[in-house]
Amino acid sequence: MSTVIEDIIARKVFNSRGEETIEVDVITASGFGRASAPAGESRGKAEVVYYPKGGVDEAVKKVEELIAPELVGLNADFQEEIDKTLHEIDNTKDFRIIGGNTAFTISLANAEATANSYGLPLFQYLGGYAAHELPYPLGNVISGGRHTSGKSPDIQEFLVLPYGAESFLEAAAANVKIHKKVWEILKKKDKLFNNGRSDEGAWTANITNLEALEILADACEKVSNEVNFNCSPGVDVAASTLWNHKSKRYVYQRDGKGRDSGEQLEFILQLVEKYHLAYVEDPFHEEDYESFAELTKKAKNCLICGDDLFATNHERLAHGVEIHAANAIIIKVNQVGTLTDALETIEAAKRAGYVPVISHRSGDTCDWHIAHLAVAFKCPIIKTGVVEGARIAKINELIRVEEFLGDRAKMAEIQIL
Ligand code: 2PG
Ligand code: MG
Repeated sequence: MSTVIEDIIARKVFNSRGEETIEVDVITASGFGRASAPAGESRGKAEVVYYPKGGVDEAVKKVEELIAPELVGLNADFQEEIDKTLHEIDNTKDFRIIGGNTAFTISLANAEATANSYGLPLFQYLGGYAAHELPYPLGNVISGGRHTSGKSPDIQEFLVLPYGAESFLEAAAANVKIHKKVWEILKKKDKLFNNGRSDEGAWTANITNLEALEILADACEKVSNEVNFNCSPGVDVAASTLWNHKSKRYVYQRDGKGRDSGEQLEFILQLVEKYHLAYVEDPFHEEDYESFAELTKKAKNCLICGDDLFATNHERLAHGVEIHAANAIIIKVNQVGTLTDALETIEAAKRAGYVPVISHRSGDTCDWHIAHLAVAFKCPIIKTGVVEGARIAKINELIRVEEFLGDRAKMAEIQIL
């Protein structure tokens, strides 16, 4: 058995939005790994740069001419060294030379090639014997904001967290039921509703923000009673996309309303209380740590999660932790580039008592690696949609992982809820 890297092959493929993306194969003497990169639509300013100037074609060229010659011959088992080498080759803070998505695919394909060389599933190679907890799937049911157009709500995502399910399969099944229930309600409510769905497979309809929450809360209650465990509503406000720097207001176009920071805080608090939200992501724009901290202090039994706020970056997280800005953090490996960078942030989050929520992107591929990362790194929540191919790829992989673990499989615990 050998984990020495023999070859690295890069190619251009497409993501679920039909955008060009990069896919990389890492071939070791005894194994093989393949990863492709996702892309965000509502991106945080602190995210790394996805591709060098020249896009995916240039990234592929860089792998062939610059990166593969450096990595071939190294031992894939030394993940940290591989990731460090990627940083050294790039030599900028935001991966603008080789591209963050290039680093992402090499880093993940390298980890998988190592696991494969050892004959282990990825989650076991990365997490060892202790990795046996399944995450709860946080599913997107209704879309709005930048993930849609027209007369949809301003809030980007209306989500469900089936906290209380005894198995991953039960949890995923509950999310599907809620997705279907929401469809039934929308059909009755809006005669023009034509089954429109967003990139993430969530429904898009001509409804207001509050109507969306009413419909979601109604569906959650009905399904909770049916399945006998709690399915709680949540939202990703993606507030950076609503924030107007000039007027210093959050612009809710659908509602014809502007809210300053104080009004936004009141509004979100009301939503948490009225709809018993278990999860609120990015309720304020990405530089407003203070309002995040206010909300975290006031909202009870609710995960307040930073996505654009932290951008999976451990320095931004450290600042948040200092002022108690949140109690959860979105982990998107391609916001920082490598597995080692993401792991550093996950570990820092856990030390601070923050819940790490591993997440897909709105433009994604059928790459299932984040499913394994959730189990390996003990992230108790995975945010990955309810339906649609790229989302189902991750959900179905977790169903397989649960089956593989058999009696040892156990659902994760979420301290704050
Ligand atoms: C988000 C994500 C995923 P995007 O804001 O959390 O749902 O969206 O990938 O477009 O950044
Ligand atoms: Mg988000």
